[in-house]
Amino acid sequence: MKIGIVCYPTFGGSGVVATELGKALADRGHQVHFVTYNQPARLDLFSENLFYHEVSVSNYPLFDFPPYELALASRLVDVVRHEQLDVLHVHYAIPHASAAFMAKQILMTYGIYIPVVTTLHGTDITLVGKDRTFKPVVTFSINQSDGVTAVSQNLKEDTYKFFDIKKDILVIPNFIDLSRFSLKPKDHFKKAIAPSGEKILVHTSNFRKVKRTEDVVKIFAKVIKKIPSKLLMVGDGPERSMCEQLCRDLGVTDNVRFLGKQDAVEEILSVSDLFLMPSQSESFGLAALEAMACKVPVISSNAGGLPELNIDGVTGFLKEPGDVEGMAEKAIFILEDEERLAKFKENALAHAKEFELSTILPKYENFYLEVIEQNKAKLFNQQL
Ligand code: GMT
Repeated sequence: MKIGIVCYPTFGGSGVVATELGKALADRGHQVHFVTYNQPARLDLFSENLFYHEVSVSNYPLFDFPPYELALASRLVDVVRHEQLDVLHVHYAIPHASAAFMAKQILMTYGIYIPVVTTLHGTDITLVGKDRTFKPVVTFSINQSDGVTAVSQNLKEDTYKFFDIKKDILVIPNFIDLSRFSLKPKDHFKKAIAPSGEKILVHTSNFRKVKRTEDVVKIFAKVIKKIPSKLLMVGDGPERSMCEQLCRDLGVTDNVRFLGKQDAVEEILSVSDLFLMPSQSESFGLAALEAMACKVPVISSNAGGLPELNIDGVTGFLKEPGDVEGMAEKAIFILEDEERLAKFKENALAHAKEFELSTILPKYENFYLEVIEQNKAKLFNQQL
């Protein structure tokens, strides 16, 4: 198939999923065309089947708000026409689903009927999408998509709850490439971070409010009182400097390292004992899956789709968002007993294996084929 992928090219979860999906599809022999405003962060390899088409937006002085959605729609028209794509797959509804709808309408004037698949990732529904500013457009563009997927059952249910959706939504969970995310021998790194054998706790995110990064620091400040430990904070974003200040206020600065954005996250996870994800809302929790694949158990909130990934008492523990006390207590429970920690590590990996790329990828391939066939049948019936 010739597949067009639209996503945010940043370190955000939806962009990571879209890029890894595109790379895996290209490996399977499909031709994959990324259409974004920047080279996606993880599109770091050369493959004969991978193509990147940049969307550039005019910065004409009249535009206080450069019209990205229009530039994207125009670029999509161009790419679909000239590369003869079979399907467009847009990740994150805003503004990708509506740009794809516009492109689809324009393409019809050229006699081209391209099916559009929209994947809902989380904040496009739970946070930004249901805001009045976007709601009518999000509802419309989801209903106009030829196929819709959501990354968890919980996100599917939220979508039906918050929007008037007439379409079926297929749940295709996020996936993990176990050849990349697996325990790596990084003992020298572990020794450097934790020279006296301290336990290593880790958090990776984009440091947005929804991640409750301040809770990560507060949990750690409680854990370190009972268990000699270190905290690694990976990623960057608006809440980082507040967290750095909180570390000073709580007197834990010497035991916390802010590592910023990192490419080789799997190496950091490989030296870690426990992953913290206290998010306010989380449709899936890809970062937690990456940790579990590297044998790191998870202390998380029970928000959104997290209970589908982190199994309470098996791969880690879940508490209400904001329950710092409860999360710290469970973190100590796991870390204080070596045998128990080893069991949780095994369980984390075992459950992560259920989300292996090779299991999930065919679900997307089959869905594309189904949507393409339905589109052909619709056209045929219209012509009769
Ligand atoms: O987590 C973020 O803030 C980024 C955001 C995105 O759309 O890029 O992530 C969402 O999509 C990820 C991939 O499907 C999910 O793993 C995250 O749980 C989801 N984030 C939220 O729902 C807050």
